[in-house]
Amino acid sequence: MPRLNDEVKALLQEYADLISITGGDAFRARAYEKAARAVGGHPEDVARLDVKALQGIPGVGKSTAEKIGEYLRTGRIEALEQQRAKIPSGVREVMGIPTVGPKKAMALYRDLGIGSVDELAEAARAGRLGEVAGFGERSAERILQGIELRRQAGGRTGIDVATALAEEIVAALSAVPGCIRCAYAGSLRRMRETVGDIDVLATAEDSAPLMAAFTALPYVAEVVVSGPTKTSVRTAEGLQVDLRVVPPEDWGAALVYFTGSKAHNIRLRRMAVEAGLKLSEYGLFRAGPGGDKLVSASEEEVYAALGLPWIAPPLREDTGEIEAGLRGELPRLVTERDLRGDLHTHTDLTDGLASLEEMLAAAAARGYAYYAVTDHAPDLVMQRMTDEKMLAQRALVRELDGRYRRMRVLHGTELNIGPDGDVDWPGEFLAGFDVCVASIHSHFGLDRAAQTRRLVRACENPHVQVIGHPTTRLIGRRAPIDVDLDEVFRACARTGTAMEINGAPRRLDLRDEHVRRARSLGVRFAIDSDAHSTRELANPRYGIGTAQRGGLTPEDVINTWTWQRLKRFLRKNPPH
Ligand code: DGT
Ligand code: CA
Ligand code: CA
Ligand code: ZN
Repeated sequence: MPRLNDEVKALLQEYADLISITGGDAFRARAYEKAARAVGGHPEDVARLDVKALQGIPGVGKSTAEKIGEYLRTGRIEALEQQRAKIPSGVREVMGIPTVGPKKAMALYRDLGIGSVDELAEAARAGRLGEVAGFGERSAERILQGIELRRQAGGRTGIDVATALAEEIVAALSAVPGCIRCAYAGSLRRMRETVGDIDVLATAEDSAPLMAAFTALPYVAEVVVSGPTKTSVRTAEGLQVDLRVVPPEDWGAALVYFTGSKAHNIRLRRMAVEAGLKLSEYGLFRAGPGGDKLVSASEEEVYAALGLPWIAPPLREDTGEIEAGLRGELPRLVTERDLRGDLHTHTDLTDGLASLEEMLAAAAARGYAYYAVTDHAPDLVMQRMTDEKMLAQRALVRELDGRYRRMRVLHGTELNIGPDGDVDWPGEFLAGFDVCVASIHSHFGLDRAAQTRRLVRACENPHVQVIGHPTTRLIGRRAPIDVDLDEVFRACARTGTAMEINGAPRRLDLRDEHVRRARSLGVRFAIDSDAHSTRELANPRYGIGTAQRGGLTPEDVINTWTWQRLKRFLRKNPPH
């Protein structure tokens, strides 16, 4: 489901950027920006809406609706093309570098003639950026960091985009006559936060119909290689998808092989050799020339032949899962079905797109037993929160709570952790909330000691039960803060404060390796959506992937607990 909404969102956002970069009306630019977000978060697929219905999306006016309609009809937006033509494409790339943005990119182009990312890096290193208005002493350092982040992200695709596309491809191929089994493998099955490409595996007696159907899929822009066992294609966005078709009896061995990781496979192959076997993508064989093929129709059989229980794909990174499997100590991983609620969500009282009522209805439909509304607190000034607004929302929450028989509605907030570790409101006001998530939204550049002190103090606040998106990283866009996480994890364990695994796919924060470390120090977790729209209530599926990669069980995750048990945790009475 590469939703057209996301495509349209990106185009409208680009249009807004180009308007501001070319010195256009700031008000117009903001209007398109708002429309972009609204389309992205709209629950209905815009492909099914006409120009009139499009105007029903909040924030989408007539001219935006017409542009979307034009795109749906013709595949392009003339006004956008005209804007694009005004600016060298390199400047648009410069805009995309973290901490630069449209205005600064234009100033760099105007004042220093910087028209590419390479030129930007050169100027930053040569200390020439200070000549341009708006660039402070540390700008150059941050820009170089941003360029490095971009390089590391190097063509990798976010898990949400990849999952949507992979699910659609698997559904389409499964429907082809002769297809016996089909699934995606590779890093996507292992739930890595980004993927280099998508690997799809299928079984059939005859591969030809599958390969033909694959290359004929609507999102295929280019066929890279095509053969009877493997075909690779690329989408218009440049994402590669590999399809391998194997005989039905090889499914297990092939699925293990193409799920990886490479490191995990190497360990398995070594174990096979030690057992007098040979493991490859073609199956499990007895060693020696012409060795018989053993049955390998399922993954379970392959693992069993090596003396192992089946290992869940998110654990297959050779980070101890083989040893744990041999000892019979693999964790019972937390799954999406274990989640009983969500403790971090927003409404249109601050920067969410949907009303409280809409968010609650969507949450109830997910079958949650409890759900916390946690709109932003006043120190995030642009959200314009006031005590009155918050208390009015609380009254509404209390009223709506009675309306959902199976779901408790909690009133919470997302506090801002200030540079010293203070939060927005005094204790007596905080005591009125059912749950407080506290997050860092400013002062990302403090040094390690200061960041550590700041987060530890937030943990020590008796009213803060969850630390939101603890490292503040944005994948490929913003580096994590510099902090002694071990110190913070110890404070969490000591004070009974949960660390969030923020499920927003651009965040996934904490990340897998930090989750693993935190667990070993006795930390509990909350897997949250941080939803700003009803659609984003589905984000926890990605947070679950991160949690599984970190080896978490339901016991480790407070929002799998019953309300009775969670309620005790939220009271946070530290033992003396
Ligand atoms: P990615 O695509 O970079 O996010 O990561 P993967 O893990 O999906 O890697 P990919 O697409 O290159 O290959 C898919 C799987 O195929 C990989 O996880 C393990 C297996 N594989 C690929 N190349 C090798 C190899 O040289 N040796 C072994 N043992 N396995 C390999
Ligand atoms: Ca891959
Ligand atoms: Ca691949
Ligand atoms: Zn936040």
